[in-house]
Formats: sequence, C-alpha cells, structure tokens
Amino acid sequence: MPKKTIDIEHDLTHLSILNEKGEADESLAPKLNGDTLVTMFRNMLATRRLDERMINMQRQGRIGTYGPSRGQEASQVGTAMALRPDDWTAQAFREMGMTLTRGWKMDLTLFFWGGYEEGNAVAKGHNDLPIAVPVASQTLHGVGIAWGMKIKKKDSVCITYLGDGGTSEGDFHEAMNFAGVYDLPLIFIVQNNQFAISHPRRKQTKSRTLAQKALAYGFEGVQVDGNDVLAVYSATCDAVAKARKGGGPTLIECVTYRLSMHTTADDPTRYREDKEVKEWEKRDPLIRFAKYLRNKGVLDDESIEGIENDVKDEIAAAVKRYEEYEGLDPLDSFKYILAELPPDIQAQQDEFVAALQNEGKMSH
Ligand SMILES: Cc1ncc(C[n+]2csc(CCOP(=O)(O)OP(=O)(O)O)c2C)c(N)n1
Repeated sequence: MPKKTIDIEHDLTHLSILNEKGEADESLAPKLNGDTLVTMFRNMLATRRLDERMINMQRQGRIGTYGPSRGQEASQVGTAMALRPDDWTAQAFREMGMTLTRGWKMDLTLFFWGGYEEGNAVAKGHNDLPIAVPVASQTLHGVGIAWGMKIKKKDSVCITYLGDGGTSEGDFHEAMNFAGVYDLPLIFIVQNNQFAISHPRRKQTKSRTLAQKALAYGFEGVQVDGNDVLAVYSATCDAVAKARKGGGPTLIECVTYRLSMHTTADDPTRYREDKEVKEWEKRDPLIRFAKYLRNKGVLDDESIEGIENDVKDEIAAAVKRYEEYEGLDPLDSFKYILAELPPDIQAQQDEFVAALQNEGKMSH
C-alpha cells in the first residue's frame, strides 16, 4: 500500500494535580511526608522573597541587572527536588528556585547579579554548573555531562533548564538530537513562561506544544502545569527514574508565566496587558501550594510566619555578607568557568595582568 499511517510510538500527556483552589487529585499526588512538603514550600517561599529583595536592591543601585523568577517557583523547586545531590544541573539564568533547592547559599545569587565573578564559584560538592547567559548553550553542556555519566556507567542524571525562547536555538536542537540518539540520562526542563523578552510564545513556534518537540527526536515529551509543584515534581521523578534505568531523555514542558519583568532592564507593560498578568496571578504557584498545605493541616498561620522569619534572617545575613565583601580581584573573571585555560584565554589573562601591572593596579 502506498499510503499508510506511521505509528510514532509516543503520546503526549498533560499533567495537573493541584488546582487553583489548592485541591489535589490525591490519586495522582506524589506520596510525600510532611517534612518534605514543608521543605518544598520553604524553598518556594525563599525563592519568592529573595527575588523581591533582589528587585528592590537593583532599584536602589545595590546590584546590577537582575532576571526575576516570580511565578516560576514551582517549575524550579519541583524539578530540583526530584534530584539526588550526585545528579547534575545545567541551568540558564532564571533558575534561582533550583539553586536554592540544591543548597546554594543566597550569597552566590547576590554576587552574580552584583557583578562579582564569585557568583560563578559553585561550592565544591555541588554538581551544578554556573549560570549560562547565552540562550540554550547550557543544553549542550547538559549533553556533555549526561554522556559522561553514561560512559562512566553511573546512574546519575542531569537536568538542563531552558525557556520557550531557547527552543528556537540551534544549540537546543543539537542537544535534543544527541540526547535522543545516545539515549542520554538528560531531562530538558522547558519553562514555558510565555515570553522570550517581549516575544510571545505564539510567535515562538507554530507547534501546538513545546513538549511535542521531543517526539521528533524520538523520545518522550510531557506537558505539565508548571504552576503546580506536585505535578512538576511527579513528572520529573518519573523522568529521572526512567533516565537512571537507561531509558534515555525526556523533555518536560512546564507551562507557567513570568509574573515579573524579563530583567530589571525591561518594561513588560510595553508588550503585554495587565489583564493577562492578573489572570496568571490567580494561578500563583506559591499561594496555591500554601492553600493545599493548610487544607492538609501541614501548615498554619504560625508555622508559615516561622518560615517567613527564618527566610528573612537568611536573606539579611546573605545581603550583609555580600555588601561587606572586599575580596574583589579583577583576575577572578578567569577563575571559575574553565578548569584549565586554553591558550587563547591564557593569552588574554597574560595581557590583562600586564595591563594591570602597567597601571600600577597589581603588585605581583
Ligand atoms: C544566544 C543568545 N541570543 C540572545 C540573547 C539575549 N537574550 C537574553 S534572554 C533572551 C530571551 C530568552 O527567552 P527564553 O528562552 O524564553 O527564557 P526566559 O528569559 O523567558 O527565561 C534573549 C534573546 C542571549 N543571551 N543569548
């Protein structure tokens, strides 16, 4: 027969567990104990509060340009909580919820956006790459890590994070192809926050979903409500478990919304309606999860206040360390990204040292 339907194997699911009223479909909800649920909430709250503080600090000229994560806490915390410490992450630049969940000190976030190279100095023992600003470049770094894990026969996996805009980059498609062909233990978390700066999702791609992009590369794509931390966590746990067993990559599209500006250098009122923002505020991931935990009796006013105070103290201590920091060394810009400097970068460092010495800014 000349014409027939080709079965491409994969279906596309959309997962949502927690509704806007904070009610969960318990048949789908991951079985988490009270402590884990509180940790999840704390990580989301810490992300929200540090984010608010960062914007204030930028407005006061105390840090540089900053890319907020408001609205995306569930997508970041829910995915990171599905990982073990020996797993890896390759982030973009809007993943503060992930880094805090992975145990990064808040100082690092302040240093990075404050313009200090120390913001790239990921602490020893943390299997996380520093922030990658070139859009989607980190997906290829994720491929390298995941391939390494596979070659070494480790059961660690890697998550790489990108935005809806990142799915139009060549790097992303190369990463997807390689991950598919080599069955890599790599999970692509696409935070579809509806915008790439001012460019709306509907103009980013003609595809109905971003999740379906995985199907063309021969592996599973899943779409989740990215403002529902339980759905995000559950889908990521499934993808991680599959990858650990050699089942290859998964792409998870977290449908969410950037409630704030692209960066503090952006004015979103120039390209989107306030009405739309208000609609998404009703789906706020933090409020929804708090309602769920209150309904379940895991949290109440008093315990939430305790967590708020705790987070406040943690932020205050980090801001103090950041503002009192005196260790700035211009040569730090060569220090944290590459383990060994290739000849061209070494030559740049030598030239820089010579210039500093000439200007009397370096004694050695
Ligand atoms: C290769 C490259 N091109 C352009 C930019 C400028 N730029 C920074 S963020 C951004 C939009 C990214 O959108 P998306 O991937 O959806 O992530 P989001 O910012 O929404 O988190 C652009 C174009 C860049 N950093 N890197």
